[in-house]
Amino acid sequence: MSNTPSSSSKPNDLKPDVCVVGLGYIGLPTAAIIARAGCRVLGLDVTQSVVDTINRGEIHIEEVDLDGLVHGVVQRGLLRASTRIEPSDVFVIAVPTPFAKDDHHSPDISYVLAAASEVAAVLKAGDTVILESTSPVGTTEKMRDMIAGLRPDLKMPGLTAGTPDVSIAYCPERVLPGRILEELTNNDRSIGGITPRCARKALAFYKRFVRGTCITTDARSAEMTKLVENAYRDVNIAFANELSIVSDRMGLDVWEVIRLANRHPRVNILSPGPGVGGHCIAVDPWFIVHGAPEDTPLIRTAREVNDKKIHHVIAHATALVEAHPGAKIACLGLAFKANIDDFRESPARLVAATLARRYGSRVHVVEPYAAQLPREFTDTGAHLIDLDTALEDCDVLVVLVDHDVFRVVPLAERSGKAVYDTRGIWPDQPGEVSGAPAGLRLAS
Ligand code: SAJ
Repeated sequence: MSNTPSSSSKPNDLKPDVCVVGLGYIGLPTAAIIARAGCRVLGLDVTQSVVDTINRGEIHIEEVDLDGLVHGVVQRGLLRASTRIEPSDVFVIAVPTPFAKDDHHSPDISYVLAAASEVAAVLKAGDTVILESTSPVGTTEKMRDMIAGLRPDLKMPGLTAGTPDVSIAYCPERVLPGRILEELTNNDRSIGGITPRCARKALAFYKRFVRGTCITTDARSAEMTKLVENAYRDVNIAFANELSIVSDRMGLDVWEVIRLANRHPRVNILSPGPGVGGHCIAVDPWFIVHGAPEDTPLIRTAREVNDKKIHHVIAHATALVEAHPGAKIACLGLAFKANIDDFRESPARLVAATLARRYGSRVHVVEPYAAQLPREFTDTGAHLIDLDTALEDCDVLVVLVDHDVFRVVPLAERSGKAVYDTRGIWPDQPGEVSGAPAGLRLAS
């Protein structure tokens, strides 16, 4: 029997119950989980190859357990993908909201509005439209206004008296890559309606597949809540990164300082690193700053501190390499955080590529989650090697990602090497050698 689901005579050839617009890191897992709950789901994406992949029961992104789930729901006829929208009862929009190209950190909501105009074309009385994309405050109302302009035949919430024909709400995701399926099911959700009635309609939908507590609010508060969650984390990481820069200047071990400070019952400092990567925490705080530039010095500064940390790490790694002329260098990790294969917007990648451009074939990169080095390493002479080879051949180790496989390297295999541990994964590494750049742990 073939593993490829047939495209005909499945229940999902019928009208879908739910249409998920955007089949990326959030949209596809969300579509699959809704389908698992028994809804007929249509996933919409602009990329034909994505649609074809999903209709074969396969996936185009890496996420724990997602392949089996998608395969199962496609095979059972509960999920199918298309480039063309169809009438449905609930529409979930999960498209990107990047920075605008022409400006300084201003949000580009054009993908949201484009998705909303597609939805408007098939919308009917009784439907619910939910925006999940991380969005600046007021986006759900803009989306409503756009739909209202395109569909004057439908009564829109908050614009006309009486019961509206459709419900519109904002419900952000808050999942961590690598734990998406688990967190989509079990995390609490904030559900913000344009009106309380809209929130109740969306709540009834999420209750079909969310086990966490679903709390209703208004759309603007839900939009702000999502931005605040990521800005809160960014500010706290900035505090840790600033401490690490200060500690380097003062010749202190920041990890020891944080470990001790965190023994206070009301102190919980996060971990310094080579900077903040990914597509959320380094982006979303700017949406708040953009909405209130005069009133957000703390949030703006935190972003700047975290960006500056990358350059601090490059400067220190360079100083260590310069102190070891001719030594082979191993950069450990390219991912934007531990134990994932996502290299986009990664400070580790930027640091390693900068060293590769400066020191060419002396630079070796260890990234167990990569099959080859990214484009910017081409022509630098840098090589991708495995961890064992790095530990045997390289004299300078620059730890950029706290992958578990690096964390467990025993001291015996690191002794005699010059180590710059930007993630604090090797607290037992012998201390600094006099004359070395401050903050570097060098083997004695
Ligand atoms: N990082 C540090 N030190 C820390 C924690 C993180 O340097 O103590 C760095 C990481 O190495 C990484 C970056 O911050 O480069 C972001 O990693 P993360 O694990 O903090 O967050 P993301 O980007 O994977 O996911 C975040 C999460 N938000 C919060 O924890 C408030 C997630 O719940 C959101 O759903 C996600 O953003 C999103 O989609 O917005």
